[in-house]
Amino acid sequence: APAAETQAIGEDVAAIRDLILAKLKYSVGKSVTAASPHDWFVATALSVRDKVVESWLSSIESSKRTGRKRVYYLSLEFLIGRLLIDALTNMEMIDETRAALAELGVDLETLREVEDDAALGNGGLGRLAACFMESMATLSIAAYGYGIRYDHGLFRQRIKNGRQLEYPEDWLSFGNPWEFQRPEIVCPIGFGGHIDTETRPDGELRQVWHPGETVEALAYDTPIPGWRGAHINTLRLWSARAVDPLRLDQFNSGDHIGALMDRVRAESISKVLYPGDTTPAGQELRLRQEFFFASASLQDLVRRHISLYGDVRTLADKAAIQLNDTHPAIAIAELMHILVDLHDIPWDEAWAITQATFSYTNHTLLPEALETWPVPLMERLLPRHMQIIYLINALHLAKVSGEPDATGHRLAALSLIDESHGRRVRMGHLAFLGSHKVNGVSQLHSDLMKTTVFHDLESIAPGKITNKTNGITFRRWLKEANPALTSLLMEVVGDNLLDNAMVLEKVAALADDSSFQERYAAIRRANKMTLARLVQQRIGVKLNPDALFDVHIKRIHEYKRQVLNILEAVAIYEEIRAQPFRDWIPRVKIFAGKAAASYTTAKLIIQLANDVGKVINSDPALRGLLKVVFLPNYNVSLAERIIPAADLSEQISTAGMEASGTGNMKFALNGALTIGTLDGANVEIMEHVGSPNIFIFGLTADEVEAKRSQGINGQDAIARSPKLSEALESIASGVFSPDEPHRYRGLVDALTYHDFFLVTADFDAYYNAQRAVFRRWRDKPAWWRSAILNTAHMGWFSSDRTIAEYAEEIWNVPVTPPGRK
Ligand code: DL6
Repeated sequence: APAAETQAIGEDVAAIRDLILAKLKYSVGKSVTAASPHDWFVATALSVRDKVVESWLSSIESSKRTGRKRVYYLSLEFLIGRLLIDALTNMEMIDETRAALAELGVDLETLREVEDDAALGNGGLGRLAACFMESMATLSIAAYGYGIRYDHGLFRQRIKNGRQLEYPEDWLSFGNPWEFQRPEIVCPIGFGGHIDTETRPDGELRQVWHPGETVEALAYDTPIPGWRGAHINTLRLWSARAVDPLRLDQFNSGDHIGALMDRVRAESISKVLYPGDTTPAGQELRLRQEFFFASASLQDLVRRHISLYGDVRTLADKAAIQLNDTHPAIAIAELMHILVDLHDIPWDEAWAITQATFSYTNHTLLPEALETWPVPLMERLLPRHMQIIYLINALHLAKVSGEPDATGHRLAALSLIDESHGRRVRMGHLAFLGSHKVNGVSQLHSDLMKTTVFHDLESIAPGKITNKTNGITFRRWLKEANPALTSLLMEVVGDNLLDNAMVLEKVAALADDSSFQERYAAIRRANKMTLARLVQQRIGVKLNPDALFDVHIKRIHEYKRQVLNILEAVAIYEEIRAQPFRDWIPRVKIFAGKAAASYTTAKLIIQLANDVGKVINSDPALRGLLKVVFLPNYNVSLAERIIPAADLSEQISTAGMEASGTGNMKFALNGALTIGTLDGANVEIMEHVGSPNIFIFGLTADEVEAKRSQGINGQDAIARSPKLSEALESIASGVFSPDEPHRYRGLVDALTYHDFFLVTADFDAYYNAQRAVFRRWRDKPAWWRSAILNTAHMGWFSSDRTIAEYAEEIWNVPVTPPGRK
């Protein structure tokens, strides 16, 4: 670098070092000699936060000044992960901060590991919200994320004797340096009570809700920097608090615990992410969470709108509210309540404002995940909102009942109330009706929405359903997770790669270049060595970095078919033992993922993976040719380690069941080849990377439907496939569970007689696709060519592209692409 530039960098480093030292002393209250790694982490976080805050305040000012339309992203989940490296990257301070810390004898990588993940989400839906927050800031959209500040995020998973155990996660126990409590921003949230009808001064009637219980929502703000720090948005998370901290009279009369009951009840709302909802009490808590955060967010944004523009009737011109799945859908009834009951707006006008303001994203077609709430519960907890829902429904059904095809059956399908298993409110229908646009998250999923769950609603609102294929932020999933690969790619495409991901296309020209292949492969090998060390540390299994790393990481669910993968491992295990000296390819199967605490089959699948691993990994006959490992406590940080080290990405869901997937995109970007079904975004990944560079197998969504209609007995498929029947037999007979030979009998019976996820039907196709993977792996230039082409063609899957599409087609807000300062 020229002398002047070197000097400027030197000055930056010195200034950062001094700031970190000042934060350590005056904010953390520690001396250099007494500071723990966590103290250094906090001091470093606070120093970068200062820079973030400067830009944050000017972003807020500029949004106010320009009167820009704002986007409000309502999500019960934000699976953010760690923020230190993210903030340093986006503020373009990472190298200087690393150097400043080094001068102090502190390693930035150590501090990275000290930070707890903010795990305020279950999986894909929550991680998507986090990527979207980053891309909205990157594109200078004036956006707010609204959610819940859970005291305890997604549970910590431990594996004991192969079984999943759940422990509370405690991300706030050491404080959170990124957030700002806003004690002045408190919204009252009502529940229960009764409704009075009053006469307004103009003679019209008004419904007045008198809640029986009130809880307070307290705001905590986290700044979210976009790439290059040019624009910073706010993630506002609500924490629940009782109106009175305790009942003093009760306390003084000696009932010390009873005096705290109201507080415990109120605060339980923001206590944990996704409380178990198998009991009525669990369901009620979940509904309370949904209303709590929807109402607080709506009150907050309406207050902001009125203070800026003076008139709530212009809301839709200045605000777009995106519902991340149906979890916040009650916000539609809440906005109607605010407009009609509190601002005296006539019903039809209020409904027009509501529809113009809201839009809704669907993330799953799985029937069990489509939310419905029992009418009696809604009536008890939210009596006024239930009235509003009834009225929305009556007006909606009145409109369609005049149509010639308005049969009872059709009206029942269109109704907001499902009458088939007790009366329940369909939240998907409410979200659909109250929005001007409804989107799916991949082309296939959006198309299926039109023919399945929203078939009838689509027919009365043609064109309302649109597609927005998901994306991922390349700042985290390329630069932060795989800095070495990012540097190599930047040598080729230039250093605006993270401004405009489409420049990655230029890398395609080097796919056959042997020296580029070598450098690309060397980076993968180094990442595999790092992962191998982590695996050794965490579970004590030694991995060969030259083996093919075949990775299946995601939530454990039958439709994601971890079992199909395990069955292939068992089949190959048997074959290696039978023919130990064939030219086998050394391979490591890596699994990670959490099962919902109440999902017994998913937990059994975790145990199976662990049991199979235990037997295979310790069998000397295998000579290390196959290893199966299950890494506990999968989270964002672990994904950041595993993905850059993966050779093969398992995306093998039953076609039609995975709405999109986003892990699939992270792997392909980092150059893993995908083995997958034509499901979710795999279809579009294939279109972009080219079918020779992806291993597609199995039944298509249409074939799955046809097959299911003929019956889901697996016996024929098993009979036709000796490898499958042998693998099933060894699992069923206890080869992998000698301590309890019948442990997996039920699982195997289900696959044999009631194979809803069509594992047996797809087994041979999957097995053959794995052999095609082996053949490619043997031909190293061909393998690396495919890997490089995957990276080169993944630019389109940047969440910047997805967000730009939402901005243009759904929210009607302008975007400003990032660029060099
Ligand atoms: O859209 C994000 C993500 C998709 O990529 C996954 O395919 C899908 O399974 C996931 N959906 C959920 C479902 N939750 N609910 N309801 O997490 O969304």
